[in-house]
Amino acid sequence: MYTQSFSVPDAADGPSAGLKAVARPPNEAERELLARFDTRIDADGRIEPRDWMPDAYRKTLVRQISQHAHSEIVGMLPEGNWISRAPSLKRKAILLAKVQDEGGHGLYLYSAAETLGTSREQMLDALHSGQAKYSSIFNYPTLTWADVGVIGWLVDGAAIMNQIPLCRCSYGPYARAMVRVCKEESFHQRQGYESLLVQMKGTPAQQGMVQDAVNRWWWKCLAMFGPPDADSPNSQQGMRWGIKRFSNDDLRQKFVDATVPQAQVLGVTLPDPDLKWNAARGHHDYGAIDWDEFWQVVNGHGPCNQERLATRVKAHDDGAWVREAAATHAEKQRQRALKAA
Ligand code: FAQ
Repeated sequence: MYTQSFSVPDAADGPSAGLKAVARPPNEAERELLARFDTRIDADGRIEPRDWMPDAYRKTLVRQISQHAHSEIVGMLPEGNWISRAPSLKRKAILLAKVQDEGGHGLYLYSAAETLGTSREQMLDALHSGQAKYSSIFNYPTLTWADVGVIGWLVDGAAIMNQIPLCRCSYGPYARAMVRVCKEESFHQRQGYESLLVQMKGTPAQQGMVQDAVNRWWWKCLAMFGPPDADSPNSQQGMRWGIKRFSNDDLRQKFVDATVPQAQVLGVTLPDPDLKWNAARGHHDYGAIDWDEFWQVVNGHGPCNQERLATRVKAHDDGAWVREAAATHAEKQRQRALKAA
């Protein structure tokens, strides 16, 4: 049933090294483990770190969780640029708390991935060497203060739409991490929307700044949900395993339907002449997303990819002394506890 489950390559130094890897047929014990795993997935049960799981399930989770964790960490940068330029002490305190929350989300997620046997160092190495993905959305610049509000409203709004179903993900540690993440994202979305409501009551120049930010971010947020279902190689298996609960297109549609009335209350126009209610479908129709641009950005050629990665690598290098100090302190505590025992 899980066709990817046993198609893992043979060991590089094994007897078949250099030969084309051929999936080994499962033996009796493995068939039984797989049947038990399938039964639990079918019953909407949770898989926990010590449970047996197919290699492909583990790999899929590590791929998605690491991509998600890196997104949270790199996602601190576009808004972080505005902490020193926030227009009031209140807005600065809110923004500091939000950016710090995103860092916390990254840490829960790295921890969830660690329960699958992938260390934080491995994941960070993959990020810093440009091998690992993170969300396309964080490769665009934040040009004005209105961008910070729009990121809260639309980017966090899209993130919540995608992440609420992940609270029911079949892998326990990921699902539990997402419960807390979603509570915080919900605050993030509201603070962004509230900030924009205030700006829209301001001068025509401030209103224009909000509209300009919406124009620049809207299509990028729709692309955030990932490629169309027909071009999404991971969706079907991810949904079969209860990792994803909805397809990329279904979540995108939910986001459009939820956002249109919010835009009306705010008094901004979503920049899509094809956006209109379709009574027959019971959903809004929307225009074509530029998927060429999306893949350009995902493949490292967006406006800020290089800058984002360079900033992350520098932050990691500059923080080496903190990690060393923390490790030395932990070792001292351990020795002291051993002596006391
Ligand atoms: N950007 O087959 P699918 C946030 C990749 S957190 C870059 O459809 P899948 C909070 C995808 O990885 C935002 N790459 O893949 C915040 C795959 O490549 P791979 C992040 C993308 O996994 C707010 C390939 O395309 N949220 O915003 C993107 O079934 C404000 C084919 O795609 C999550 O990560 C993209 N947008 O579905 C922080 C949520 N879309 O890995 C700061 C968890 C797709 O095979 C400030 N992740 N790709 O090399 C997911 O739900 C899924 O991984 C999807 C993609 C839906 C993102």
